[in-house]
Amino acid sequence: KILCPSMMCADYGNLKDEIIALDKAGIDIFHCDVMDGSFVPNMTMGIMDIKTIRKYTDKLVDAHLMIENPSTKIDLFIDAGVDLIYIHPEAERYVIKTLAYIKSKGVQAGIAINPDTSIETVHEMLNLVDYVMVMTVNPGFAGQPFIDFMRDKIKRLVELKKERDFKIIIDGAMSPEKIKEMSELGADGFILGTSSLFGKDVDYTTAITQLREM
Ligand code: S6P
Ligand code: MG
Repeated sequence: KILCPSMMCADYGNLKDEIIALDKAGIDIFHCDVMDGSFVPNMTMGIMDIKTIRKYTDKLVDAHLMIENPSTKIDLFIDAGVDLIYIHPEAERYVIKTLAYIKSKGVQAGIAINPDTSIETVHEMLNLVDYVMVMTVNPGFAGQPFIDFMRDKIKRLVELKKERDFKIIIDGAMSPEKIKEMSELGADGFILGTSSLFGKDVDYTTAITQLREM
């Protein structure tokens, strides 16, 4: 399982300690939600936050760009040191071109697809991506309920993955029960927010160990 803590859910007053504790707990990818208040009705992390995370870990760091026209901002995130960039095809006119650009810079490329977007729409893009992130909530906020009918989309992607080489990540309301279920469907990784990791009574190492053992 690829386990990715959603850093917008971390305790920002103790960001350095949070990064170090999550790194030690054995997470795989630090997940950074970047929002512009336009593509989604919220604003969260930015370049400086990502640079801070980069400074205190050698693990992979991603940027989930929930911004309009992400192609115009890609270089900022590459310069901040991210290893993986997710763009939303709904926010970009030339997705394939942008994915190719990201990869040409030696950074992994992913698409994140809204609940509204069908697999047919992104089919061509699957030839270029390292990761496909399926949003199981409408992007913008932590703590929302899982949209039930996303399961079919995940199953279709699992089928398509057989002929290609990408990983499926699920973002939104990933509780331990849902992680188990989605894992059995064939998903590779999960964004860990308030449903499984943050604001709980257990420490990160215990929580991550439990999620791995499921
Ligand atoms: C939401 C964002 C996510 C959330 C994560 C929160 O727009 O892309 O990464 O931070 O889904 O998880 P949870 O468990 O609170 O839904
Ligand atoms: Mg996200």
